[in-house]
Amino acid sequence: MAGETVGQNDERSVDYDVVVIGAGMGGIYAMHRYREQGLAVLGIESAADVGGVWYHNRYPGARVDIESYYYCFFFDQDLYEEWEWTERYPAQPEILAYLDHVATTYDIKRHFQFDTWMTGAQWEPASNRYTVTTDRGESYTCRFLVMASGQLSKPRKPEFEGLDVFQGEWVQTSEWPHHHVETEGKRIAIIGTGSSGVQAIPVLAETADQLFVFHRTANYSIPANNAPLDRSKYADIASRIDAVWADLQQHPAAAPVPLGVKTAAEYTPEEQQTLLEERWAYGGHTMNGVFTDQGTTKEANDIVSEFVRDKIRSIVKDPTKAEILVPTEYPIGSRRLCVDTGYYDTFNRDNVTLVDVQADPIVRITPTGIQTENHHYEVDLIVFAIGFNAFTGALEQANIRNEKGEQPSDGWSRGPKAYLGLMAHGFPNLFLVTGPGSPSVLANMIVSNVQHIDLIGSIVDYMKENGYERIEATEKAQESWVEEVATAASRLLRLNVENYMVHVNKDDGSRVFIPYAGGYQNYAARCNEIMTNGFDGFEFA
Ligand code: N01
Repeated sequence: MAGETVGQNDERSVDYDVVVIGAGMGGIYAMHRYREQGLAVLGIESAADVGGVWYHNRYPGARVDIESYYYCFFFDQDLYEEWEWTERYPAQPEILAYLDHVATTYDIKRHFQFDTWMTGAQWEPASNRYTVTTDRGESYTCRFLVMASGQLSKPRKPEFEGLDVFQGEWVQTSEWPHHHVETEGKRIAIIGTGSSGVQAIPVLAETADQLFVFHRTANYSIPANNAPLDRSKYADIASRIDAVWADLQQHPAAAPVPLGVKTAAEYTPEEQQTLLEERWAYGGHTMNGVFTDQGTTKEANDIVSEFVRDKIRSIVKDPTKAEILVPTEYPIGSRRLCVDTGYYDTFNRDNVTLVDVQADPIVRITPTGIQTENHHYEVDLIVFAIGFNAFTGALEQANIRNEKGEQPSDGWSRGPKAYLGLMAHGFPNLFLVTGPGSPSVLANMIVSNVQHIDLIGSIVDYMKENGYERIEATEKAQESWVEEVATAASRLLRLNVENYMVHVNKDDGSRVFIPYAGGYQNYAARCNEIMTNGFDGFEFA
């Protein structure tokens, strides 16, 4: 029965209540939460230590773009009080130190097996258990398998002809090496100008002899306006963390940034500009919610998009460069907003060259650099900031099989399907933390992770109390949730824009928006309602 302490992983037994995959913020909290609950838990992590994306994405300039006051755990007052962030948007080393601090404080590292890849998990219906195998040749059984392996954790591999003959060094932002990567005085190429690229570019430019930015699609990037931590604000939150946590549960992105309160048309043009300037000064994701209708109405969106375009033109001195950097291919907010520190200004530097690969495409990598159709760029170091196989990448490589030998993603050729983004029908006792169909990457990830892990903990308790060994999402509940996810996104301008949050069906061009766009607050309320209504949509045995 679930909840029995069937294994003590201190002694490395082979049978557990729960196996947690991943030691990022989700896995750390899951390990703590489920052990507190009295469960026998084993963690498996491919890296050498805790941190997840913050362990791997250690590129220069990496920092969070959710304010630190809210990008942390709220489950323990002492933890909140004793940790001292230094900045409004801390850099990667500080976030990694925080996660390490949490893992150490709650003594959870010893329950993780590090440097270990999960090679597969097979559901065994006779015992209602998964058998989880690893690349070390071990095999463990568990009642529940919790995939805290992240939605943006499987790097997209650079597939450029000639990369194998390049004689310099090449690295990826998403898997930045642990050894020192020399950038001082180097000729550096960077490919990719998404969230990772816009953070790395200004920092690389400071030390590089020459930085060549290979730019394909212009993105909207908003200044972070980073600042030292406001200590009195932090202390105030620390004094009432339960209330602040409750407040986060009421927010569409689980982070209390200012939101739009009226449609664009309800303001005069002067009022619109005043509000836009205020949001620009506030910085970051707040530019996503200036007007309540900017995500759904082209006219409202145009006002915000045009404001940001003008800002870019005002920062970048060379008008030709500015026009390459000005985003015109999609409305603002239709891809995840980038948040930067000095990104556009970097293109005013003499040592930075902007290469428009739409006008002059990359042909191949050569032993000494990058060949475009019209030019050869001699470089010592290539940085790929080209993103992730989002949502499905980490899950697919986990090789999880049900009794028919299927993987969860086998049924996802027309877009991911998971009830609440948490469980895929046909895969009993398998939980996808912040999976497709939940708010996931649209919300503050630390809050989304905690919400799912708590939900799973409650389900396990419920099963224990009622003598159940097996839980599965019903097909009907899953189908109707998929419909709900589609409805929530149906009016969004972003549904029609190519990006990693949209699945496009190749045969008819129909589109599936992958995360739940109806707002974190509505999603969390819905989960609470399901839990209090006898776990509607789940079947227990
Ligand atoms: O990846 P991306 P990312 N030739 O997929 C370009 C989170 N995150 O790692 O747009 C040339 O956004 C590609 O060009 P195009 C956050 O959720 C958070 O930057 O396809 N270019 C694009 O410019 C974010 O959304 C934080 O035309 C090529 C870039 O590579 C998510 O991670 C920080 C190319 C990929 O952008 C992913 O961000 C960092 C090619 N062949 C990341 N292939 C914070 O919290 C790809 N590109 C701050």
